[in-house]
Amino acid sequence: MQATILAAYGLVADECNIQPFGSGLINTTWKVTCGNRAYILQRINHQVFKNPALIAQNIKHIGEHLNLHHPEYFFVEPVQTLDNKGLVITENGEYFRLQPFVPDSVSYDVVMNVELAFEAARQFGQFTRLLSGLDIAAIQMTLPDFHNLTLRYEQFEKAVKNGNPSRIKESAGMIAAIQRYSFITTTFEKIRLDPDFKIRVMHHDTKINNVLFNKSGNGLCVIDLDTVMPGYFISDFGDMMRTYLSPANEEEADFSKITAREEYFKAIVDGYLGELKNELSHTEIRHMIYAGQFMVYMQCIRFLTDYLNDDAYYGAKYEKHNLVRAGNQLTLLDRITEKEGEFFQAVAMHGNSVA
Ligand code: GN1
Ligand code: MG
Repeated sequence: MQATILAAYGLVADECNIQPFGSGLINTTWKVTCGNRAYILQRINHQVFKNPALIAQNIKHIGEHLNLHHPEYFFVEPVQTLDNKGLVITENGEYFRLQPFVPDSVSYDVVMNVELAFEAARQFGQFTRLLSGLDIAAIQMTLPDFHNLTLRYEQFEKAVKNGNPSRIKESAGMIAAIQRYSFITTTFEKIRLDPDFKIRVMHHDTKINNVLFNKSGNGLCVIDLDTVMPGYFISDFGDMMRTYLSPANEEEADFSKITAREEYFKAIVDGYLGELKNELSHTEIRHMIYAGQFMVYMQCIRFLTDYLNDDAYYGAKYEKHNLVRAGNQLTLLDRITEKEGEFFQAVAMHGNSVA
């Protein structure tokens, strides 16, 4: 199977070592080492990304824009096939793409210190800033409604009605808690109508392992560009809050280990605003804490919805996996909400009016 795909790029599978790579839930990733050259091979989940060609098209536009206007930016160009395509489509309709593995780069699965959090936030902020001159109309929606919380909430309500009855019963407490936080959805609906919220090119998956670092800990670039599309800053800043603030990640079943660390919040505010301070409106800056609530809440809803729908989207490694993930995110939402006051102070200390 992989042999045909690699052959499309002029590589000989027998001369390469192919190993599963990374921890993504949606696409499947391998590291392919052929002699002294290494690559990242990915199978795009076609169930999720209905039109993978749009991903290749977006990446091409972004690459061209960066090469032209910001040639100093380290952009990882996808490898083209021998017939000059950005994707390989197999006979059974699977989509693959290849990119070089950046030599001497390091990626992390855990945010081990505040410097890492700062650097990652700087990288994602820089990415949006450098693309601010790009005509947004040229960038396609690779996953329509991906961060549409209103729709996610509707899907949740549907699952509460039509999902697995015993799982619905078992989740009663969690369903009620999600309903109690429904102001987060109401606020999102206001944001969508508010001209102070700008649509920009956002990454939409800002977890730490989507940043490449050099050996001295400096950020090199952001990777995993499948979900790069028009969106709101709350998606990127919020997903950093979701994945950098707590020392325990979304898989943690011991919820007492989940906390929202203020010094990490400060680090991502500094890293992000250092790049985007002049780009974000006052109203947007006032919603920096909301951003975290928005993303954590949405992820909680998505995990619970999936649990009620028998794990159809995320799959499950054990019986109550998605219920545990949802509970984990709900706990994180509580922890962030409790820290609202301190977090506002941190934004204000950056010299921003959050009044
Ligand atoms: C999925 O596949 P991965 O791990 O990059 C999901 C994100 C979730 C994340 C939760 C396309 O991302 O939205 O935040 O799982 N991506 C998609 O771990 O659904
Ligand atoms: Mg991803």
